[in-house]
Amino acid sequence: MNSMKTKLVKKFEDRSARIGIVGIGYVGLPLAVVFAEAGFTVIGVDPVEEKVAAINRGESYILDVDSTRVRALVDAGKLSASTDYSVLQDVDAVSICVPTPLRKTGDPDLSFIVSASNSLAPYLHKDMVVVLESSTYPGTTREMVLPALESVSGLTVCDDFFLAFSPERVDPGREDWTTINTPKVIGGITEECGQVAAAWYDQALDTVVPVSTCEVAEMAKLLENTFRMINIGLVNELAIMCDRLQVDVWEVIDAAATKPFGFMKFTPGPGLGGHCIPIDPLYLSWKLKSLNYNARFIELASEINTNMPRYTLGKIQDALNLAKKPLNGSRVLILGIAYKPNIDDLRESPALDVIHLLQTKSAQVVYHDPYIPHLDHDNLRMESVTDLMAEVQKADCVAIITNHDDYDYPAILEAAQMVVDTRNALGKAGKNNPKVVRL
Ligand code: SAJ
Repeated sequence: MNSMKTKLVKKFEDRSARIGIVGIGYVGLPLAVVFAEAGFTVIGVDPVEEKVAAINRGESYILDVDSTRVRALVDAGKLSASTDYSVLQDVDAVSICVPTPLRKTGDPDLSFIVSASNSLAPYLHKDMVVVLESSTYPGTTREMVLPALESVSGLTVCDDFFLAFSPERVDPGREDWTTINTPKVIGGITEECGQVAAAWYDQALDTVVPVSTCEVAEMAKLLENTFRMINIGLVNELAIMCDRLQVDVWEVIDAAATKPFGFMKFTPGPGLGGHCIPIDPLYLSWKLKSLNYNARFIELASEINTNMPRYTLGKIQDALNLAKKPLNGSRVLILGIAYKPNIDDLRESPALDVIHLLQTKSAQVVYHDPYIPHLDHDNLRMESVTDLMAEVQKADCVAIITNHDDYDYPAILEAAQMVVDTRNALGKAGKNNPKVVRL
């Protein structure tokens, strides 16, 4: 083991290493807290002043991290935050946890990674390890981050510093699998880079999974989420097929799910939301296009998933048709607009597409979501209705788009004139019910 590596690993083991986390959001803040609770001194760097100020006041703005944990660490001098990248000149290890969204064109937006790398580069010094955690296409760490760091610092990877990739696996709101106990894949620019990064993360996380290169680690993450996106696309298409066959897709899936091996249950819905599943696979297909390969599974699944809001509009039209009402002028109540149940996250939520589509057909659209009282997103500005049951009665059609646990579905079914159930939230009560149209 070269002396730099030995020195760094020792600083990780005796906790004298100082840690920097760039991007203190839903990935970075839990990671910062976990490293600080493992005994390291951690500083978070983020351009958003309010986040930095909150951390330094001992307050958390992330659902998964309780403020009491942040306050204890700040009081103990183990955690602080700054908007100034120069604080990184005094740290030994940096983890970059910045967003990787899509541009309006549908292409990857690596601007946050580029900005973080260029801002870190002037403060990169010998005996430092850098880990990129942001989900991205294979090659980003080696082709984008590495040159950005080396060109400005004049340092050479592996001789002067170490660089690796470790995909984030944070599922906001989940309590069973957390930052500490979710296995963490790590791969370096070189094997030695990977070993140093693994030695760091090993001090705080239950399970570190070293892989041979950063490309393997980048690709593993994309496989995880592409697998999910394609299987959701499969069951969405199955819903369309079952509709044509007049077979109950929900019963079919439940029956298939009794198979104790070789099957994994996914359920159809009004579309694919979130900041991971609809987006990560498109990073992969974009990269493959640059290598003259067409990732057909991803493109087809994306096409099917993207079409589900329009398919849902058709179901709402069917329901109103049963009541001999045109869509134009009918009052439609959307229940649940978050991208998945029991959270307040709107990113890529299919509910927004359904609302837009209804508005283009001149329907009178209102929504209710206990987690999202105000909607000001994606050119939509609306307030959640307050008197839910009164609105259910008033609506010509109630569309269950996100099946929050909070809802009293039997009462809603009782009070509604017509219901479109895109999540099988009504269960058997919705089957063969003249008031209900199911996906
Ligand atoms: N969805 C379906 N049918 C399904 C599952 C999901 O329509 O069977 C829809 C959801 O309604 C939502 C979208 O897909 O709109 C994404 O749902 P998700 O359950 O995949 O939740 P996410 O986006 O929060 O995914 C995260 C991911 N975690 C990370 O990337 C670290 C994903 O890899 C996890 O598998 C997922 O959480 C999880 O299992 O909760």
